[in-house]
Amino acid sequence: MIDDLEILEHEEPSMSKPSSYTTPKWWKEAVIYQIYPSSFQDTNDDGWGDVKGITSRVDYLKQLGIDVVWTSPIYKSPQADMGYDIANYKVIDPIYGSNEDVDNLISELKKRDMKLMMDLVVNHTSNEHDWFLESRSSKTNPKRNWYIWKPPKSVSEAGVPEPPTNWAQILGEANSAWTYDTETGEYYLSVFTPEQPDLNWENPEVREAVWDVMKFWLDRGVAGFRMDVINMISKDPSYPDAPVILDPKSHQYQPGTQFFVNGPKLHDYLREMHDQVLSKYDTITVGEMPGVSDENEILRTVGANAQELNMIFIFDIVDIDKPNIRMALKPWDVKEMKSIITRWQRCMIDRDGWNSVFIENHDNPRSISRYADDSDAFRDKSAKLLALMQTTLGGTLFVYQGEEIGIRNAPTEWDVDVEYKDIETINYWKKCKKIYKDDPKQLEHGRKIIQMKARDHARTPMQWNAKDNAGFCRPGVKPWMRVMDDFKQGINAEAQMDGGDEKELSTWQFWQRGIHDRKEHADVFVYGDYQEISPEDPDILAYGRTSKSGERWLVVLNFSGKDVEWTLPESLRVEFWACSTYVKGRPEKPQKGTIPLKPWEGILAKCKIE
Ligand code: TEU
Ligand code: CA
Repeated sequence: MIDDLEILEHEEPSMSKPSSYTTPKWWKEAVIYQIYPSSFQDTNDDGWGDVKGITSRVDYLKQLGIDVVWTSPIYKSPQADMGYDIANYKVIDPIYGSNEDVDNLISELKKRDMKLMMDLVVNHTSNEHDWFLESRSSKTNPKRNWYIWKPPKSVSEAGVPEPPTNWAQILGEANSAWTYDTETGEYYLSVFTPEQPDLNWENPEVREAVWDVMKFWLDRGVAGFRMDVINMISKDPSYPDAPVILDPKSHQYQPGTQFFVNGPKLHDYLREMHDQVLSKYDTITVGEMPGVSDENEILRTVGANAQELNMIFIFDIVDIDKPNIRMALKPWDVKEMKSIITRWQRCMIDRDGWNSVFIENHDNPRSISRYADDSDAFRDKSAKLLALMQTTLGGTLFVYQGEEIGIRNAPTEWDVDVEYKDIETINYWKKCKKIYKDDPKQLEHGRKIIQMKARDHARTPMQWNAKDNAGFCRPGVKPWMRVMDDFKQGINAEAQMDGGDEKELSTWQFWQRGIHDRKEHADVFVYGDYQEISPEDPDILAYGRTSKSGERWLVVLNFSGKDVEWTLPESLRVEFWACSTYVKGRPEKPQKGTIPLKPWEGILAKCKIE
């Protein structure tokens, strides 16, 4: 029976649809903490972090204000790319523990009203996955078509085969994205490294197998997934050559990302994933989607009615140097950073989407080293500035392990050949040494890029306390990667949780405060409207946040190492300054007119609108 109410409801879509941006959801308000498991906490003296180590730190995370723990991959893996090369999706790698350890972690989290999110890496598997071993065994194997095999483009007279396209490998630009298999005389696509063959998502059996893996973990109590390069699963079926943008004298292969980033069937696959799996559970989902910046395209995934994913990671800030080329450096300024922030805050509010908030992860340098000042004088001020920014922006907040204590990039003295472990850095450094062997200036520039951008900076062991090995592993045990020496100078969790001094909060305490305030005022900081303020200012990043009921807050961030006088817009009256990165409690600042800010100072005010 149709009644009046139902008719009204059906008519609504043709009128302008109310936004659901402010509709509360647990995954919008949750604060997520990303753990890089090998570097978090070792409990069995092998110098490698483990699942029991994560479980032992659950109270720590709760105290910080974390709701969801996301672990980078802990599945069975030969670790060619630190677990982003998975050999068995249903078994935890023994180096991390067991499936039972994960069950136990989930139940310990649950007791504290927290959840576990896992990494889903299904653009590719390890070359040691059974599926791939079968696939490569012969051209007629039933799993041949689970991966992307192609004959050589040509074979020279000398019998040397040429890859099907000129695409470069992502984690080793000097090499081809295709790997030749002598047994069957064909190439397989491996866009990251030869150890990470790409799955063929065109094949419905592959998709079924992925849905099965997802259900396996969801049924075990996992709350959702961060989906690794999920926008690369659909390839351009014509496999064209990429345009030549890198100097062909030094680069035989070229970036081919445009032919597999947000490819033609991406949305079909994500819809199918939603229908087959996600719609049946109450999940949190975040897609890693590098290389896409088009709003319409992004909203197809994260729009309120998209039925694909809750949110994605947009890389415009972390890729501020150059889209799609990680090992690059370009001067950037705060105006550029501001315009990126404003663009995505507005896009999601105005067009009813949802976004994540982050500036660190395991693939990027430490944020204070990249965007602020990591010197002893300003390290902790910088860390608090970036904390204030992130805890007051709209979207779901992601904190990366060690960000809460202001860990910085590894020091310049570290020898790349000895201390750096990441396959991307190792390949990049090899390439530099080869290409620039007679050009010390260029080589030095390559080393500088590593200093600023290498993924290793995010992967040094967590600094828990002032004991040897910083509490990551027992004193005397050799950690898999060198621990930074500055844990003795207050950059450790224990010192910062107790500490700070009488006048100032420590970085950790400042994060804790920020997360707490964000939750208390979720209507403002999570769901509120966003107002851009002084977009042209060369030093100051300022914005307003306003709740539906009209409660207005103001954030002013000095992204410079100098004292700055900033003039409050006429329309704003400060009711009170709520916090500063320089003092404990409420700072004393003028309530109108010109506001003085110290180097890298951030301040927050409750306002009145006039
Ligand atoms: O990273 C995808 C990737 O290419 C990133 O380097 C991305 O371009 C960058 O973060 C944008 O700034 C994912 C994983 O996070 C990474 O650790 C893996 O190596 C890679 O996929 C392959 O699985
Ligand atoms: Ca261990």
